[in-house]
Amino acid sequence: MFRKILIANRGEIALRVIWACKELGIKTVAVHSDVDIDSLHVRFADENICIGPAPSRDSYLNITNLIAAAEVSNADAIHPGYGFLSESAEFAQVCDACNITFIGPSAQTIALMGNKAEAKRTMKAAGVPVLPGSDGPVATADEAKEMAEEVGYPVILKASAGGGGKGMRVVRTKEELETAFQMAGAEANSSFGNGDLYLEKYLEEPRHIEVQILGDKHGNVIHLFERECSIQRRHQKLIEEAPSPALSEIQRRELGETAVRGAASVGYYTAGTIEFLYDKGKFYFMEMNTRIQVEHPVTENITNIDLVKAQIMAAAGEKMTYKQKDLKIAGHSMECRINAEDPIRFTPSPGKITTFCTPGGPGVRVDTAAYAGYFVSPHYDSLVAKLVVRGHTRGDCLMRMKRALESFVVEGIKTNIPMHLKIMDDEDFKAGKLSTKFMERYLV
Ligand code: MV4
Repeated sequence: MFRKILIANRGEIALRVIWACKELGIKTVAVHSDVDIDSLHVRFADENICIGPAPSRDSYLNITNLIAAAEVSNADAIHPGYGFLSESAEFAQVCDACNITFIGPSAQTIALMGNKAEAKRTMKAAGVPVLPGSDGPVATADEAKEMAEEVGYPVILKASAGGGGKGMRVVRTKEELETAFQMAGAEANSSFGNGDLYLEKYLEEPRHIEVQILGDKHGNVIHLFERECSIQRRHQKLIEEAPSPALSEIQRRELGETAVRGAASVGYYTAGTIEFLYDKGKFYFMEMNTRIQVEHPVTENITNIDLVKAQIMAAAGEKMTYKQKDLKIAGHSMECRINAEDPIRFTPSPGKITTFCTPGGPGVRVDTAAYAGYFVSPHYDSLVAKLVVRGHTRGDCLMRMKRALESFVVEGIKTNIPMHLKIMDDEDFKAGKLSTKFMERYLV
């Protein structure tokens, strides 16, 4: 097992990793930017090192400084959390070259899954269903037009190097295709330095359902069931739950087994997520995320497996102690992301938190790095807390989430707590009628 882990992240996920390390008896090194000196991850780690000024590119994204911090502190592994360098093949590669274990997949797997067109091709070859479309990038607008005729409009153009919606265009008629191709390509090029696009059939109102994967370095790969993440705005998830209210037990087993087949085909040996679009009883591969995700606690709640501990143990070369058949879903779980944002304009609302009273009681978990007096910096993302509840049923979770939201007091900054409360009272939400279009009719 590792002796000491450096956590290349901040906020609630850095703390989450510290809790796991403490329970495993592993020493921790926090890194922080100038403005994060008063953060809780700095307070609760065994050691801390400043890695640069506030802008991420100078601190949390600065590979040279992070490696230097790991070397001076003698850390034997780095946990990247989510965001920042968690899906950087270069970072994983440099860790490897410096004999520091990157807690995640190989640089090669990160690069393969980071290229969305290649990832789709790989999954298709492993027998994972994909939407009809181009096999890899389309070279020209004419080629895209031909392909679109073949699969039928509407189609969607996606950046191979993308993810999260950038460089994406829905195309409804052949007249729009040429312009959309140029625009999406230009956007992909300026955002990712790679203008490659692939094309596929567009689904109007799918659900986003993802499967949690866990592998080890002995060739074992299992799934920890699915999460439903259809409630999003501008490609930011807002509410996640597990299990999905849409799936039958038969579909659930098939989805899980399919995801395991996909992950096993690339020799996956850590925690990861395979994202699917789900429509009319069928699911299609969308992307693979090669990191621990924000929403991992809902899976922890229904499986009673500590995913961060499991990820660390797998990275240390330990064999998984459970098999697929040992796992079953216990109850239901739901997460609301509490963001520092203006509830009307949906813009970030940084500033000093003056009051911070978190809910508790049965079945309530709050993952946060905030406290009264904490300053929410405009330099980083606006997530201030993850409010996660568990219950026997989805209905229990809904009631529990409502009472927890009602007793969550945050003053000094604006948050989206009122928006979450409205969603908990929404008839479609209560009925489990979810889709990626759900938030479009929501203004507050
Ligand atoms: C799609 C789609 C419909 N059809 N692909 C959005 C982010 C990027 N990773 C892929 N996305 C989508 N791909 C096809 N063929 C709809 C979306 C989409 C979406 C997906 C999941 C969650 C929220 C979303 C919001 C808008 C669009």
